[in-house]
Amino acid sequence: MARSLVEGPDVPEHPFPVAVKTHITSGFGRGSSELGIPTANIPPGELASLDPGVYYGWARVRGSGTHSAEESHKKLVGDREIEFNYGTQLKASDQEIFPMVMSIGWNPFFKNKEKSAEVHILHKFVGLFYGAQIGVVVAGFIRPERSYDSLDALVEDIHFDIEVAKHSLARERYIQLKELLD
Ligand code: RBF
Ligand code: MG
Repeated sequence: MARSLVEGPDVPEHPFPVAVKTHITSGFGRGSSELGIPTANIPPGELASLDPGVYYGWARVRGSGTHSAEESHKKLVGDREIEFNYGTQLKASDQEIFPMVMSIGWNPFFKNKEKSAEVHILHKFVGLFYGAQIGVVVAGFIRPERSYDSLDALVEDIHFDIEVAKHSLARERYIQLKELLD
C-alpha cells in the first residue's frame, strides 16, 4: 500500500501534543540495535492513554542530574548484563532535541495489562545511556502496528516511518513543539 510522507493535520490536534518526562529503562533484549534501529524503552505513563501504534515527535535525553559516573553499575536483565550509566557519558551534542519515532504496543511479557513505549531517536549516539532522563513530545500518529512476515519488511516500514517523521515535523506548528522540551 502506498504510504504518505506527511501524516496528521498541519496544526496538531487533540490528543497531541503529549509530553512526558521520564527515564530510560531496559527493554527485553529483542535487540532493535542489531536491526540498526536502537530504541530507548520508557515507562509509558501518560502515553498509555494513546492507541497502540507508531508515532512521531521530538525527544531529548539528558544525563541524570542526580547520578554521577561513579554510580554506574551493571544490572542483570533476563540473561543479559546491562550497564546503567544514567547518561553520564553523553556529550553535549547528544543532549539536543532530535526528531523521534515511537512504537507503543502491548507487551505480552505483562500479559497484555501494560503497554510499552520505545523511542528511536534520529541521532547517532556512540554509547548507551540506560537510566538517563528523557523528555518526549508525541506530536502525531503515523500508523497502526502491523505483524510482518519478515524482519526486513518491518525494518523497511520503520525506515519509511522515519521519513514520515522528518517531513511531518518540518511544519511550523510542529517545530514550535520543541519548546515543550525547554
Ligand atoms: N513491531 C511490530 O511488530 N509491528 C510494527 O508495526 C512495529 N512498528 C515499529 C515502529 C517503530 C518506529 C519502532 C521503533 C518499532 C516498531 N516495532 C514494531 C517494534 C519492533 O518490533 C521492536 O523495536 C523490536 O522488536 C525490538 O524490540
Ligand atoms: Mg529498546
